[in-house]
Amino acid sequence: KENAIAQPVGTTLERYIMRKQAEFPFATGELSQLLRDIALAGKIVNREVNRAGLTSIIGAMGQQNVQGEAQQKLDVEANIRFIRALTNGGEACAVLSEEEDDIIHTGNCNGKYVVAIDPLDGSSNIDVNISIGTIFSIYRRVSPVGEDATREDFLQGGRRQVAAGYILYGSSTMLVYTTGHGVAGFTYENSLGEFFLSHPSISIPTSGTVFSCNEGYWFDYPQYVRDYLMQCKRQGQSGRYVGSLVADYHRNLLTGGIYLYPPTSKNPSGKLRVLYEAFPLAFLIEQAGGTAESEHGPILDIVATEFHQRTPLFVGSSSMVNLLLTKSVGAV
Ligand code: AHM
Ligand code: MG
Repeated sequence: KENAIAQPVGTTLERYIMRKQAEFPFATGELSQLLRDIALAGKIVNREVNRAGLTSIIGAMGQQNVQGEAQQKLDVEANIRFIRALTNGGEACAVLSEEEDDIIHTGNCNGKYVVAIDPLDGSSNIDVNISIGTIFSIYRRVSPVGEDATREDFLQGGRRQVAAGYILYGSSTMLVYTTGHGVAGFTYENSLGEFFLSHPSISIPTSGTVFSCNEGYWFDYPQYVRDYLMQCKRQGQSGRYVGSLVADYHRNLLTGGIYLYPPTSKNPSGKLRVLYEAFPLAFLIEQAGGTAESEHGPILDIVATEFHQRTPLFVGSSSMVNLLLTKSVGAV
């Protein structure tokens, strides 16, 4: 795990990435470049998110932005920005996005990595000025370098992720990521246009007092989930649900808590997607000392066969997730 004391004050993401790369003498720097590309796109999306309320006003003056491009819905815009950054960066040979049915080949056949991404998660919150996020997951390709990426590159399994993270566009914008050596968080300084290391070593408390789920589905939840939630309530815990996965997850990561998206009759496999929501957040939470499970075991052990496959998700502080699982024994 990262050492909080060893990091000088004012470490930019750029410097941090360079320093981390130097710790691995055989690293080629390609993964580092990929992370820079994602951060760059994140800055651009951050700018768009910040001025979202103005878009219709500015758009009314010709429906074009400064580059002469037609105004897009923000989630479509974010999709374009990330794919463009990953294409221009050259390290990713293909991208899987929540916004597109199939793999997007970037044309970088020599790129060693593939990226699964939810460019702007929490779309129902975009128009009402509530925190939203980007979630990403990176694999080293298994297909031969020099050829097109394949399905197998994306369906390797969550434990094969080499990096994962999210960007939270909140009261401040943060980038949080792991490369499998702990979790670090960076806060964006708008006027300087830089992410600064603000959370050098994030670990989630083993327990917490927050449960996050959509209680509107109460009567649709499995009985064991209701039993668990009843226990939370009897203990006086707080219910907190932004309805943006990244925001709910981030709060619970820092303060301790559990996020639940159980199966419902409308969504018997849950709502959240394995490859670009559950896997990256599960990788991060395990690196932070927490737990991510579905009803059928650890999230990272899911064998995904479809790009947009869904899963129930219970993620957060270990003791809370484990207590929920004890209630599911025999019920699933
Ligand atoms: P989206 O990918 O279509 O934006 O949906 C994902 C979002 C999550 O951010 C959030 O936690 C969840 O859906 C909320 O769903 P619900 O409105 O069913 O509670
Ligand atoms: Mg999503």
